[in-house]
Amino acid sequence: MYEFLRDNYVEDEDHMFRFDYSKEFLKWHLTAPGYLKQWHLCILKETTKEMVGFISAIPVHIHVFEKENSMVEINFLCVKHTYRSKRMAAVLIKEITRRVHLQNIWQAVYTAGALLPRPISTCTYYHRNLNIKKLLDVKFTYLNPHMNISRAKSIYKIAKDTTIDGLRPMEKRDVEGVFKILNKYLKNFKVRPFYSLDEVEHWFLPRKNVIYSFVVENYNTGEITDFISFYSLPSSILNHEVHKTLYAAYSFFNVATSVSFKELMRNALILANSNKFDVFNCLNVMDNETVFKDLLFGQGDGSLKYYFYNYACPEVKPKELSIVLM
Ligand code: MYA
Repeated sequence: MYEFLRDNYVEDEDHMFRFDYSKEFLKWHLTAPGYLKQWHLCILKETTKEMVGFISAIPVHIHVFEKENSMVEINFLCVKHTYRSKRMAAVLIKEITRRVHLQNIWQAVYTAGALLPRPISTCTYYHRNLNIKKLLDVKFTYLNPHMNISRAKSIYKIAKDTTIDGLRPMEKRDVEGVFKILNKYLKNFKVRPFYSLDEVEHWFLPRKNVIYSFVVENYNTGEITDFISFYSLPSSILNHEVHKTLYAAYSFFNVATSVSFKELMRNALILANSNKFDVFNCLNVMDNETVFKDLLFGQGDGSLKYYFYNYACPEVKPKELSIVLM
């Protein structure tokens, strides 16, 4: 499955980059609490047993305007390049739908770059350059005509050390504290997920090269006051002589209560940079947009659309949404 997705999954429009989800990442995603093996579904070629199609579902709890719904999240729909345009996607979707219905679940959430009927929200990725030299070399970004490389390097320079007292990697003992501040923060949004204690432990306990999470602990009370998280999703760089992989950190959930949201996100950038990521990507969901200008994020091209299956939901603005799918 890892190799199949590495070779066939989502590419940018110019075919310069293709997502390269790591094996550990895929295991992490597909074994979320309540996962079912029959929801990891592939089509194999009969003669060679080669994988030619894949789709997955995992259970999620989504609140839409205060109504809680048990749904599935559909992800990793993929058909081998040479089998495209033969309606195999429809076969995969129909079969996963059948298997989800068997568990008495009737709704799904998914995101796609493709425009389908009908998005509940259309969001945009913003990018913060960390390793500007490499990003220019691989044509991930461009300099405007008034800028040279040394000026760009100094503008995008990131501090070495974090600036918030009590900021440290999340540990198992922090699960309850994170559960509390995360779900409280998520309540600010019209369309949002809910994470149980088990889910907080699964999704946020740090795993190297997969998920990076940090908490701010108040020294006096022992309380968790703030939270930073981002996941690692590298992309293969297609057709470059030197660079083969672009290391991207993707903003997940960030909750600020003892410092400003901007200070928290500045620290997220410092942590991503010190963990050797080339770029920090962030959707304009939740409060994220409020820091893009000051922290020198640039708008990406293309958009990410959010969809529900079998759920009538009015369109919401990105800042009214707090779902992040991988
Ligand atoms: S989004 C990631 C999607 N994957 C990729 O972009 C990887 C690269 N591309 C491919 O592998 C193929 O091009 C795919 C299409 C597999 C995308 N979501 O078989 P076809 C419709 C839904 O001839 P192919 C993710 O994983 C298209 O409009 N439908 O085409 C979330 C057309 O329909 P229609 C899509 O190119 C997935 C039909 O497919 C998408 O060989 C959520 C053409 O089929 C898309 N991203 O394969 C899935 N792209 O003719 C829905 C194209 O009607 C879940 N199409 O216009 C629904 C909920 C199910 C569970 C319900 C439980 C209750």
